[in-house]
Amino acid sequence: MSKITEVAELVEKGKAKLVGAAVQSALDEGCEATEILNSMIDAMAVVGERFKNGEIFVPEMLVAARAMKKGVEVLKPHLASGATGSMGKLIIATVAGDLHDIGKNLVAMMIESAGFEVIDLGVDVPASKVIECYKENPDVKVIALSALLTTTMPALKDTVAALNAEDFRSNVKIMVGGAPITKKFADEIGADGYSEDAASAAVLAKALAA
Ligand code: B1M
Repeated sequence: MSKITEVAELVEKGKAKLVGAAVQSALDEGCEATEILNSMIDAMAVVGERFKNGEIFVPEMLVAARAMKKGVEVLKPHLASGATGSMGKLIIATVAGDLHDIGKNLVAMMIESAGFEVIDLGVDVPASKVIECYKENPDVKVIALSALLTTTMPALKDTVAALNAEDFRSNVKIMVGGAPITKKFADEIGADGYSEDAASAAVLAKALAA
């Protein structure tokens, strides 16, 4: 079995204690960090599919998520360039009612490595907390919001609407993303930008902050 396949299988099975070493050994064999990351993202898609089909349940999704996080910890220095703060500040959060954070964390990591100082508010973040954070950090250039559930798309819409109603709105850009989000939805709710994945999110953040 190739090292990459081994990493993906360990994530699928939720073997958090073994994933870090498997990722390291894939790197040692010369595998590209992005290739390893993509194998873990694909593994999470398999987990999601199994959940949808009723073959596994929430606890299995949770252990797979923990395993992926362990793998990303080992990959992080190989993915991020390490530039710090030169692009300015960016707030990132997963919206209210949504506990998914792996995608948000990857987006935060890529944006950080693009030179931003990232303020990560975590998951299940109400609009009021995003607004409060911006008021405490009025030099923030971009607010990045993630939603992973079709049921939290309304919370994304409400958060953007709440930000759009603020006096400071013209001073900050809003970008959104997450599996169920589309460019069309982003436009409809009045966000300034949408991106599909973590790498394009970093490119978008730079463009919005320019
Ligand atoms: Co959840 N879950 N989950 N889950 N979960 C999904 C999302 C689901 C698609 C699974 C399925 O049914 N196939 C489904 C949603 C269906 C829908 O909305 N119609 C689902 C469900 C139903 C649920 C619960 C409701 C289950 C339940 O309780 N019955 C529940 C909801 C809890 C809540 O949030 N209130 C729930 C819970 C959980 C766990 C807590 C167990 C766990 C999350 C743990 C964690 O994140 N710490 C979990 C997991 C692991 C998943 C799957 C399997 C994997 C998610 C993931 O991490 N993917 C997921 C299935 C799937 O995604 N196929 C699923 C890997 C990650 C790298 O991708 O997050 O898409 P992703 O991020 C990408 C892009 O979307 C994008 O870039 C990232 C990197 O390329 N992106 C952005 C993300 N944010 C962005 C922001 C941007 C730009 C791009 O700009 C700001």
